[in-house]
Amino acid sequence: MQLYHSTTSPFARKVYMLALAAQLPGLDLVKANSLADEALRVVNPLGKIPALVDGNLILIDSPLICEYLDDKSVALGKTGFFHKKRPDYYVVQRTHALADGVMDAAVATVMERRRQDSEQSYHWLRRWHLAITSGLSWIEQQELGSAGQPHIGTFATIAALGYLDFRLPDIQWRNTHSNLAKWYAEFEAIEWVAATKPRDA
Ligand SMILES: N[C@@H](CCC(=O)N[C@@H](CS)C(=O)NCC(=O)O)C(=O)O
Repeated sequence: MQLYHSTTSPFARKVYMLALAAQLPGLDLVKANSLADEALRVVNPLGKIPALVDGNLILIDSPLICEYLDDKSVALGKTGFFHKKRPDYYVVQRTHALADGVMDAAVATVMERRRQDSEQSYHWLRRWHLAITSGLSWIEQQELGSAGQPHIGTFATIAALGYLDFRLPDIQWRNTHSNLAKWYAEFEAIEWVAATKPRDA
């Protein structure tokens, strides 16, 4: 299997954290730059990362890729991170969706800020900022899993917070979400967290 990824994408990081935590064999990383690499459209016509190639099967969109890898991991006898058929399945998926939404708003903010000042939409920047802060407030109230027992919402939340630290430190999310900050600090030394910390390639 090949995972098209970059070391800066929070969505790709979420997928890779799950694969590492599951100790899933046979996953190779293929570096791609979604903004510069037109060849990426062969595996994702939308031009986005992550994308996964497994033989003849191409999958796009990180929730679907994560679900696929999780199913593989469960087939190998591991505990699933999606909590399928468990009572908290939908609540875990809601946390996943919330954290993905925070990532969407954060990535959009970063892209918008890279445009010239005169071209930036302050309407959208304000709206995305609200999505990030309100999203984090909801996330903070969820059962977020632990280093020993992570679920898909755990990976998604770590990816979202790591991306905020990496690209939008001025948001200073710890000042407004201290419980989340305490929870996040517990993960810093965990192998699948430390090994995937976002960085410019
Ligand atoms: N919903 C997608 C979002 C993926 C996404 O937005 N990836 C960004 C990189 S972090 C990207 O490739 N952006 C390029 C573009 O939007 O053209 C997922 O969950 O995989």
